[in-house]
Amino acid sequence: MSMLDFDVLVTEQEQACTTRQFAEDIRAGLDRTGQKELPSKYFYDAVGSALFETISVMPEYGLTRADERVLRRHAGDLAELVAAPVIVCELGSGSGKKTRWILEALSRRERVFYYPIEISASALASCERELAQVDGVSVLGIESEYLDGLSEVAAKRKKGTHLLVLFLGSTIGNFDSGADRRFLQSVRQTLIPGDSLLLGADLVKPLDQLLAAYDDPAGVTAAFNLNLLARINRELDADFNLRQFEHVARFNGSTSSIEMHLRSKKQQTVTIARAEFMVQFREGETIWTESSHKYSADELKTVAAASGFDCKEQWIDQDWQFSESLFIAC
Ligand code: AVI
Repeated sequence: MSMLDFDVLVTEQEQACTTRQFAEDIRAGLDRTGQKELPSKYFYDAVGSALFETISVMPEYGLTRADERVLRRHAGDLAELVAAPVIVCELGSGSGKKTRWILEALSRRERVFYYPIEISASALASCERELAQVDGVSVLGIESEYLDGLSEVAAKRKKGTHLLVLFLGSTIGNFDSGADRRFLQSVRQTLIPGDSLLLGADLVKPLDQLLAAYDDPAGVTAAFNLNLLARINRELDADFNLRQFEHVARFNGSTSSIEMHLRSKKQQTVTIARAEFMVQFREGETIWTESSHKYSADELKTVAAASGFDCKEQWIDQDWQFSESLFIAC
């Protein structure tokens, strides 16, 4: 077997394994007796990622622009507060566009080693391309889950080097309730006192602003949500009729979260062949596909304190209530 054949075989095996896991997760979420659910991580296939990129430039969705504004404005302040020498590790870098300002500011003091961690090989490649051009920055991408990648970077660090972990874009808000704290605790366990975490998080804001952001009139967010069913059709040989489901975005005040659902317009049965499963929907029944928690600035400090971090600084965008918090491991 040539090396090339072996690579193809490994890729096919990996694909079979991810398809099996996908089928298991979809079946588990739709087989529930109460609220049906699908994990939001499955939004991001090639179509979903492109739709998310479009959402991020929609006038109603100010989150991504606010994140970028705060980082651009305060990258210099951040560089003054983070201990040197530092290596930077980003959890879920995406294309790496907004990280540029931070790396430029840090590289004014010393050469910076930047480790983006991504499960998407294509996003990682474009991040490496984009940021390798910044003077004084060495980029080494790691294709893995966040915590595995972070442990890998932490194991490589030289004595006396600080670690700055970036977790931007309010991805923390998409964790299930309580999982944000557990995740930050796991991050803390890989760090040593004095290391830093820069956490981007969307804040509570007026209801009409939130609802418009998650149910834009052009229907891009609706397409993003419905693409999850289209992906199940494509990859698991299912027969969801997308026209018989509609996008719903609503605010749950008791959890301070925007919830996205897909509502069945009629009673129907769907077959998901590769999951060997049939699922029935009542008219009006929903599949819960995503929660996007909206924090208060103080709540972030409380969550961080419960996870072993002190809050050193918090920068807030006033136009779109979005915070960038600098936490130090204690
Ligand atoms: C990725 N994440 C922070 C987005 C959010 O706002 O919760 C995902 C998203 N869902 C709908 N629009 C955007």
